[in-house]
Amino acid sequence: MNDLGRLEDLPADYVAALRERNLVPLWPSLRGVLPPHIPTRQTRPTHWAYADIKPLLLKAGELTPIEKAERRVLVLANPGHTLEKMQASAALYLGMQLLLPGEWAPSHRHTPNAVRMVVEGEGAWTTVDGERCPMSRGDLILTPTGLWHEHGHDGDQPVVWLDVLDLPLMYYLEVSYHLNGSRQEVKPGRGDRAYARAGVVPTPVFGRSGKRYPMLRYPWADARAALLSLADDQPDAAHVQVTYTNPESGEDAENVLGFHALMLRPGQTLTLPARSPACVYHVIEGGAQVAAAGQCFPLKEADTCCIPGYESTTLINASASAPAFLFVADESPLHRKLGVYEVRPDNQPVMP
Ligand code: 1HN
Repeated sequence: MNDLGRLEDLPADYVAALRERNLVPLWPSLRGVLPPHIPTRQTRPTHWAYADIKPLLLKAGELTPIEKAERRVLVLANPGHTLEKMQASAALYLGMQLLLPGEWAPSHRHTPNAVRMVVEGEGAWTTVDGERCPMSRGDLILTPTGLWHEHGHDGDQPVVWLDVLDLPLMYYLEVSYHLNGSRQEVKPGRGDRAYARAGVVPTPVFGRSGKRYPMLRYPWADARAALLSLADDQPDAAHVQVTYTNPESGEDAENVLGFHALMLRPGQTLTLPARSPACVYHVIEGGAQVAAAGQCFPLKEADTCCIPGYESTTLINASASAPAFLFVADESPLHRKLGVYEVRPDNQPVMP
């Protein structure tokens, strides 16, 4: 790869004349924005331990009333993007949210897509588009773009969940904004009951629901059972993973980010090829080592880590007796839609 001319090679008065007119020469920066073979990634492999987060989040509960915070969240920020940017990767935002008994986080809606993965505590609920979704550990609840959502808590212990949003992308696109609303009226009907079994969907006389998001809550009990059943059915399969999908269309549950649950068998080592999307791993049950890009994170229950795209990743379940269950969030729907989704079995570029 031949070197291109540098900015310093140009006469200073010429560069100044360009800059005065909002002009910039491309060639000194061309390799920077279009590097050979592999993209430059700001995203660094980063591990956030729940044992570190929990006491600081409970402290936030003492320091800041919900009325002052609206959403009481500690953001899991990737230092590679600088902490101020509040990004886990180019498109992913992660936050741990605390709701205390009796608190209410008021109704709003916004352009970024969100999901919540419940980490601990019982008795909280999220109302999404009039559907009241109970929150239990491991449940995945969608709050897609434009849908009203609010959180409440009738239990007696703190509830914590992981928020995953495409906020960095929406902000970068200059399309991120919100609207406030009043308390929602809860309507009858629950997607997780109507779509209770894969392969059969409700067909009232005139056909499908016509809803873009027919299912908003994915109970952990069902995803877990699906993984155990899949592992049992395919004892030789290394990759025991399910994807959260729209039960009517079969497409990804949301437009931008992809959500999956993955099971590691006892003692299993699973090596995943390098793929273009950045990826987040969060432990729902058990433990796992996540090794990528020269780093190895020992993830305990409720820990979270982020791995940049284009890095082969090895997942290890060191337990000889218990399976490990991970929640996985990635940028794959976005990459597929943009036509840049790439798998590199041999770590070689295979530009689609
Ligand atoms: C949001 O609406 C929630 O509704 C949580 O719980 C975190 C982070 C950025 C923007 C909107 C919520 C958020 C958020």
